[in-house]
Amino acid sequence: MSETKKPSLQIFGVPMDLGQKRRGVDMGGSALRYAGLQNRLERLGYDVTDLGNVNTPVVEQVDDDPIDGLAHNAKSIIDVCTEAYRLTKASMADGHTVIAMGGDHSISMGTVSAANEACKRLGVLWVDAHGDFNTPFTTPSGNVHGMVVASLTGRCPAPLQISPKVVEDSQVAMIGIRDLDAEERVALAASGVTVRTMRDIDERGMAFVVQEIIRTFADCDAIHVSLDMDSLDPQVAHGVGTPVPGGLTYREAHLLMEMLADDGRVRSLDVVEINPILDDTNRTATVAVELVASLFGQRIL
Ligand SMILES: [Mn+2]
Repeated sequence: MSETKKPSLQIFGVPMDLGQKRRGVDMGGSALRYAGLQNRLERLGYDVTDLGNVNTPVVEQVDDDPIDGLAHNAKSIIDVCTEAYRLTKASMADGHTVIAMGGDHSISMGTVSAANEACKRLGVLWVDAHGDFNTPFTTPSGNVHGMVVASLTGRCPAPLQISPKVVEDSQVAMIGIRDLDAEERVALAASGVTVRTMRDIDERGMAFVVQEIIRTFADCDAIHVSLDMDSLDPQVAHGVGTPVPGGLTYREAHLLMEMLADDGRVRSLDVVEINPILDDTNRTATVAVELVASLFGQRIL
């Protein structure tokens, strides 16, 4: 990115907790605002506008069960995602780079759909402990936040989709993966999604793995980063709904962001699954703000 002409950033919140069962993840956007996300980006030289929140119902208002209890709150989630899609699409059409603050990971059905329409070919980087590759027919929990990539790649039935198929498997790469359900694991292994697990990072190092992933995006003109904060090790960021041991270290996560900043193609970002109720003095959102700063050009030297 050149020093003279930095893109303007628009940020918005989606206080959605309908995609999983632990309350509190709806406050992730508040936690990121409290941790100073806007100010941190402004200090990097960006023009930043906070668009506020997408209107989101609370679970007490929701009574929909369109897929026989296999995908809880699916219709309401898609309604919210459609609003997030419209907001992201309008913002990107005006030339802004967009940051969506979750909320649980289900919000990404909306943002990825919009990002995909804003470029010729999108690469989607899923930074997560989980694959989010269940369908309503394989999920052990019925939680939609674990079905997002399956929906985006055309594996989920209506109404659990923004459109029948948003992206090809070959457009998606995952990193940080360490916890898959049994059928999800089989489906992901058989798919065309690029998956790099914690073992890959342990064996070959983060820099090598990130270079590999960036190569899979060689024919993409834009990259969407979907950052689930449970990708980090719980010792670094434990304020998440579904913590899993053995995650990314603080420096591995920063290196990923720094290498993506050098690449220069990131036009949209989700920061999801922060649960301030389960956190300690807002540490997880603070770590997230630091990672976002690295993604948008903060350098050590
Ligand atoms: Mn996730």
